[in-house]
Amino acid sequence: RETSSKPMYWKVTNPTLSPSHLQENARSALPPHDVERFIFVVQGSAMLTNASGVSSKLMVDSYAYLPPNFEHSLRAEGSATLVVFERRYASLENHITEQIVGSTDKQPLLETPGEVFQLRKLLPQAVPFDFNIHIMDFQPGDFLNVKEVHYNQHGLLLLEGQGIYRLGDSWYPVQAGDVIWMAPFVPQWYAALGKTRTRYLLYKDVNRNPL
Ligand code: UGY
Ligand code: MN
Repeated sequence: RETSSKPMYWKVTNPTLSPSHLQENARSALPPHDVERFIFVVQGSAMLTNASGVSSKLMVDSYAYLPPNFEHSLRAEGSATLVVFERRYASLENHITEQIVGSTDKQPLLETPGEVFQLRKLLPQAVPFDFNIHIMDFQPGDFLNVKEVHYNQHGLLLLEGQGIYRLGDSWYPVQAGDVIWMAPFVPQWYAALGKTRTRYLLYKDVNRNPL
């Protein structure tokens, strides 16, 4: 089949509604002071090097977490498409986070009581981390059982598939390549449609009192 020869997450890098991305060899600057960084590779590869000169090559579907004020450099060899989340770290006394490099397929499936989607978390659930990144898979026809309302914000990138997202009283047909920001307390619900599974990547702030 034609689709089987396409690289993973092809629809993300060739979305229906936006022009081509500009892609070339590139090197990142450091995030601002006290800002932590998470990167996820959608296409191509990136070389991450820390201050001690240790390098990791990040391939498609792998990721890295860089603590605040952690010296590093990130270099794309040729073209690469990365998802990058940065936020000011909400520090806690006697807790620090450490660098993490991992890949989605190595993360265990987690329990999802009352739900049918498959869930992986890319960061530890430990208290030092003030956010997590979830990878959620839905088979066609599957949907969120709970119509969620919660204080946590989300940033979502649809990596595979298509479906319908409800946000408050609005309903959006969405497909791979689409991005959603969900404000705190926005009622949210998803149903997967079409013939292939949905996979989405979801930022969620956790482990801190929002007040
Ligand atoms: O964990 C979550 O909040 C997740 N289930 N939300 C979502 O998929 N919109
Ligand atoms: Mn949610």
